[in-house]
Amino acid sequence: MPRRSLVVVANRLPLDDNAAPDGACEWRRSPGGLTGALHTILQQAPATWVGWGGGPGPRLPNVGSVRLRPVALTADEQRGYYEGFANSTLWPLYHDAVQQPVFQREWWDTYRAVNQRFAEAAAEVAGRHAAVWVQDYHLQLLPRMLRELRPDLLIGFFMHIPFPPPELFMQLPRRVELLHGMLGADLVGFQREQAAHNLAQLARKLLGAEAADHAIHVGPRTVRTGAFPVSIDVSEMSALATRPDVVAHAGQLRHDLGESKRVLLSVDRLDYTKGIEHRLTAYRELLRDGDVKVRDTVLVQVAVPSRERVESYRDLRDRIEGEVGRINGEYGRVGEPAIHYLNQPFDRAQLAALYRAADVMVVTPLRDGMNLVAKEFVAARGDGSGALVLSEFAGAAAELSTAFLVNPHDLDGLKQTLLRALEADPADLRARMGAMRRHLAEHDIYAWARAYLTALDHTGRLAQRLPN
Ligand code: ADQ
Repeated sequence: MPRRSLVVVANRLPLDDNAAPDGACEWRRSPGGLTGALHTILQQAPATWVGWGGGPGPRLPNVGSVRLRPVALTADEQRGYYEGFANSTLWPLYHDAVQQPVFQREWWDTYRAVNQRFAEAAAEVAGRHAAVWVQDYHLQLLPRMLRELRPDLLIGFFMHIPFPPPELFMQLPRRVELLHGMLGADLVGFQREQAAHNLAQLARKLLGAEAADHAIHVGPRTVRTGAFPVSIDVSEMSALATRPDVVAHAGQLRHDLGESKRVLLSVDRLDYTKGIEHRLTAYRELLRDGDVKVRDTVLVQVAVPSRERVESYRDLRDRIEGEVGRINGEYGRVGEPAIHYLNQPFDRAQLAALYRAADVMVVTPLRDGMNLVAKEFVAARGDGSGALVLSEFAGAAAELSTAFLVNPHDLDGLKQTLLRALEADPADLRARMGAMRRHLAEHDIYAWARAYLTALDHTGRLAQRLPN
């Protein structure tokens, strides 16, 4: 493992009470998630985390031994950088443009200025020859800015969301700068191999660079790239799911939902990439055709509020709530809704109880970098029961290949897959779940962080020709 001091730079600081003003629930959640994963590693060397503290000014305790370096953002900067360029331009474009990306020139200026501020903060706190690990699409310009300020640093960049093929990326008005920004890193990590391939194609096309899937030559430098699929704290979720209070809560949920009913569950951030509308349409048609009946089957849809200051997210919420209301109005009975819709955040124990209580977990994003919910469900099913219906377009599908894989755009296919999962033989389900659990046991979030940081350290040794 690397012995250099480490600086993590992410949009948000890893604070428990760090709820975004728009209710965003992202991978930065603490404890667990990235914070948990890095915790052990961060103990081994001096470590600092640079990020937005959630408000306009500094506040701030440290988290364990990790120093926090807050970056302040004004309300205008939050609009232009976070809600604007990051979440209304890059987010939809990188997710196959399932929602039309918006290009506004003033957002770009703010995005660049905020990236520069984060780069300056990282340059200020990083020790000599430190490793700096930059996270995600909010900070895509930062690696190059940081290299200009501090050429001695070892710089890593990890993209948590998909990285699109050239046809989509080419739409970006500032595409060359964005590409140069990322390529300021020594190692660019993605969730899937396809993304590394897309980056190499773009580097050839836009920069005329000599590029293969795992090495891109930019002037005198070689940028390494590769897939490092992110994961969860598997043992934390497994332990939580067997805690007596969680087991009791799961039993109570089953009782409240109707003891004899089959329970389908979906847990998503309320985001148009998650395919919630497609799923509701499929479920409505199953009810309409009599393939599913409210007296023996129920869907629980958890949709945590997200990015509510962005108009398209408010519109989506209205559409989803309208559709849930229509379905319940048409097919529900007194005391027996077709769908339980919960637009609330839950703590980890409540989520674990929900995962335990479900028969079929339905994870059907239209595009998703990874999707941690699918992995959390698998980790929570210690007895090997339960079915996972999983979109082919989630990064997790590359690893959880024994799930019931589905194309969520294919409505008939989605309906048939839901029925197959509902009616599957328990022995088949156990075999499928067993294979997924074995994979996860080896590929938890600690393995992810170790693999990435070891690869980053290795690129540093290659560049400096240091012995291993
Ligand atoms: P997200 O798009 O936020 O993450 P996901 O990977 O599913 O998506 O993670 C969501 C997290 O929020 C999960 O840990 C889940 O348990 C939690 N969550 C969901 N609903 C909740 C609720 N009601 N209350 C509390 N917590 C809830 C981005 C990318 C993903 C990628 C991750 C990590 O879009 O593709 O997997 O980063 O890299």
